[in-house]
Amino acid sequence: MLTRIDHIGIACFDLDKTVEFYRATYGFEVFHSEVNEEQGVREAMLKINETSDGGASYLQLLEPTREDSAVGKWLAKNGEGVHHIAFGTADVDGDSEAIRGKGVRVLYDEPRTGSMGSRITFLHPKDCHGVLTELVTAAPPAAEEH
Ligand code: MC0
Repeated sequence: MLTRIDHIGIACFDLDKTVEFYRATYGFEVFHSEVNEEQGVREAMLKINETSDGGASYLQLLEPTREDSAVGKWLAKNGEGVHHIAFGTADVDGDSEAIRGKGVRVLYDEPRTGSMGSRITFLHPKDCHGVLTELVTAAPPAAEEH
């Protein structure tokens, strides 16, 4: 079951400048940043709020690390802006299979690694009324040290 907007992915040319815009304009701070080489992005997660399912909603700012990445290609064609929306679920495997069964193309056979150790997959935008849609299961909280 999809229980939150996990994040909105925003493509940008310069991550540092865009982070500074969101900080100076809205007061949003970087909660986490990383490079995901498989996806070809450098990203910053800005936490907006906690959600009733125990998760949270973020803005995800994305700068491509290479021109032939999904975000690099999209930026070259469209310029900066909203790139995708991501829904959070406790069960990305089950939900993606159920959605595949409804005739929507799921882009990965198995979920891949996303931000902060999450497991992610994508639905083809042409099957989702023009919206690239991601499904996310957040990583479990780190085990407490004893
Ligand atoms: C492409 N299209 C989009 C789109 N990207 N439509 C809406 N939103 C987008 N973001 C449209 C194009 O305009 C084109 O339509 C058609 O889809 C084919 O696009 P293309 O430019 O020929 O590109 P493809 O087919 O090579 O790739 C598109 C596809 C790709 C969606 C399959 O971008 C992909 O695999 N995306 C999933 C991975 C991803 O986006 N990773 C970056 C975020 P027309 O009408 O012109 O034919 S990584 C991330 O977000 C992770 C780190 C995380 O959340 O943790």
